[in-house]
Amino acid sequence: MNGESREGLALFGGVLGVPPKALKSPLPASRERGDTGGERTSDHMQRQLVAGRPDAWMRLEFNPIPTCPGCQEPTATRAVLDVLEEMGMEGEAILVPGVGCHSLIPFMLDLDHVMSAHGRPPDLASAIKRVLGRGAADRALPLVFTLQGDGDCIAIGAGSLVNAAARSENITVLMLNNVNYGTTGGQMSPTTPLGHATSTTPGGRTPDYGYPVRVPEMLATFQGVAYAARGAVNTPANYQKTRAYIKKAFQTQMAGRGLSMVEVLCSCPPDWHMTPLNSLKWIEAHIIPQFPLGEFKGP
Ligand SMILES: Cc1ncc(C[n+]2csc(CCOP(=O)(O)OP(=O)(O)O)c2C)c(N)n1
Ligand code: SF4
Ligand SMILES: [Mg+2]
Repeated sequence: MNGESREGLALFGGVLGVPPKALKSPLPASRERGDTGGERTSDHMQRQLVAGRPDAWMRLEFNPIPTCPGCQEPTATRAVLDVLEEMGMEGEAILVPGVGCHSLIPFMLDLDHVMSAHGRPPDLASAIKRVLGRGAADRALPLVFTLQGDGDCIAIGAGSLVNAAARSENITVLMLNNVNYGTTGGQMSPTTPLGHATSTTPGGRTPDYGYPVRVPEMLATFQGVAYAARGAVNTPANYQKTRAYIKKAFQTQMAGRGLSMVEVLCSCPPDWHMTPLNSLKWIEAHIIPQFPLGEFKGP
């Protein structure tokens, strides 16, 4: 991670890991000052640098992030890029996105990627790894990982995921869990927590709609799965832990130990009908209690 790439955006208010450096931020000067107006100004004034802009995140100045304000799918993606940069793996990685809001993000990245059909990234990633895999430790390179939504991964893609896990494919599955189908209007997904309102459960999910699926916990029961964890990016501390989980997942793949998986809880403010800041508080107060963070299987 070079010094140039660490220059960049302040992500969170409050706590901090890395002290601010000389910034050459792509944000307009008014936004860097936190001059955003309204209720959010005080929070922005407290911002400090937690992570810079990885080299693989390109053309931010020319291509604004194609997601809603407050969406954390780009934040989670940044954690992935941070890890790739730290490991020096950008040139050895192949990203396989599914279908969802995150599908546009790979076009902004300086990474090889192959788009998958909805829910099928584990199938495509398995094929890519088997065809291109080379080197020691059970075809360690290239590093092949999926980037999927919760709907993509465990609704339409449940069969693909479960069978890749059963086959112990040497790939990494990354699931961005915003607990709904963000792209299509915020419908309930298999991971919607009890009590969470969606466009198809406007009064909040109740057991009448079934119970949420906890994916890393489920995968941890598979013999073919070597690593399973859940992180969040709603606070700087959680962001750093999530980075560590993603790094362990990639290291697991490079050691040829079988399927590795990390779920990352992400906010979806418009579909949750919340402000971005309230979305982060909601994750802490209502989602993490039902989706505990941590490692469920691993070294
Ligand atoms: C075969 C097929 N079925 C349905 C759709 C419509 N569709 C597009 S994205 C999506 C849900 C995506 O939800 P999720 O994976 O959670 O991603 P998010 O948008 O929340 O990031 C659906 C149902 C589709 N594109 N293709
Ligand atoms: S709908 Fe939700 S997941 Fe999609 S871009 Fe907007 S905030 Fe992100
Ligand atoms: Mg989703």
